[in-house]
Amino acid sequence: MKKDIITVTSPLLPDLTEFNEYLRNIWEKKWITNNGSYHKLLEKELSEYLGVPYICLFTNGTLPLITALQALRITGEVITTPYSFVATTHALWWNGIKPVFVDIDPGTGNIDPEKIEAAITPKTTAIMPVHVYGRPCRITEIQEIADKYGLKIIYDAAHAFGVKKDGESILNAGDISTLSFHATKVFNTIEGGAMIVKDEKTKRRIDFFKNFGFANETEVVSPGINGKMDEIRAAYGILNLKQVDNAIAIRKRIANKYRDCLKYVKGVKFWNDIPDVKHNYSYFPIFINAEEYGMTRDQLYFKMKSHNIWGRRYFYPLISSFSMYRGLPSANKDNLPNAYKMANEVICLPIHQDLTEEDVEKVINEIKY
Ligand code: T4K
Repeated sequence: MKKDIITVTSPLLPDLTEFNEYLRNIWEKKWITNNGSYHKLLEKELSEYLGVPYICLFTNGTLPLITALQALRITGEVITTPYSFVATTHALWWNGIKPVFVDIDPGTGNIDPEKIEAAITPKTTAIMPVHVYGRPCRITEIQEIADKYGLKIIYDAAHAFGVKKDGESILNAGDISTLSFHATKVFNTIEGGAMIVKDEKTKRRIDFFKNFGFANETEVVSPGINGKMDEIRAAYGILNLKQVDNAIAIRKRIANKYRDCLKYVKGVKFWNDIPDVKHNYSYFPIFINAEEYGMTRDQLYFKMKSHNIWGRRYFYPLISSFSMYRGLPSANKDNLPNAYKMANEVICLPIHQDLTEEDVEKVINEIKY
């Protein structure tokens, strides 16, 4: 069924013959989870590839968010963005923390640092920004605010695999960053995720946390959870890491083609690359100005869909408009004008390594005519 549909993304899959060899190895060893040798190897290879000091693998990208809040003992209120996947705010809810939504910067889709200070109260303990679509937050300004008020920063970097700014991984910003390795991400382990930490002691604590708090066979040192990645998905990740650069290069070519071909289409806006940033091209959002384009975002979205082009309206609706959060004072529409505008204008176009030239042309023509 999927063959006829041009989807927003498509999972990068390891070569099946190579994967079979890894599986055979796992079968022989009969060590299938709990910090096995592929788990250790993937952590080592990822920390080298990403340029980060310590990484802790997880079974998805939501658990490292929940665990990071526990590990840093975050309570009270946390300042965050409404323009993200719902897991960002759910992680706060699961920790009994009150989310405080701050509007976004229309130039990046990320939390606007200029609006953070006004949202700080005596109960604020942390800031949880998101590098939306892998575009870096204004990390220096956010760090200055955190330092001034003694706040922690946890970056939801689910989209930011491999992104660098001035040669440095943006995953090193703040106190902790988290990644998602879900099937829909640039780098995937089917389901999976990770936490980036700065020192060995914290890595050890997190490794206890994700294993029920066990420090050894008999000692439980924290109220941990089960967040472990198994050997099969670690092996899959090791193989995918070998081909991720090629997948990113293909995505880059597609992004440039979209930019070249859509730049004169009235009412369609998109972002260019940021100088000194190594992008991962995980998403290609376009923004529709209905008046200029002559069609609303939703009209275009459903027209595309009727022709088997499945873009996605990431991130519509805003997290702050879901029933469990909409009663919060910070969820008020007047507080979030830029986020509302972006959520109502965005379509993420198909971008992935399996698209053909013909597919890309089809998407472009659908938008142009
Ligand atoms: N923080 C942020 C900022 C996030 O974006 C996410 C996840 C998280 C935290 C949490 O991380 P995880 O706990 O999920 O690791 C997807 C993903 O499920 C989710 O991981 C992701 N963000 C979010 C932005 O998107 P959907 O609802 O769009 O997935 P779905 O199933 O509609 O897939 C989209 C398209 O991808 C399909 O039309 C076709 C393609 N696809 C998908 C799957 C699953 C395939 O070709 N094969 C597949 O197996 O949520």
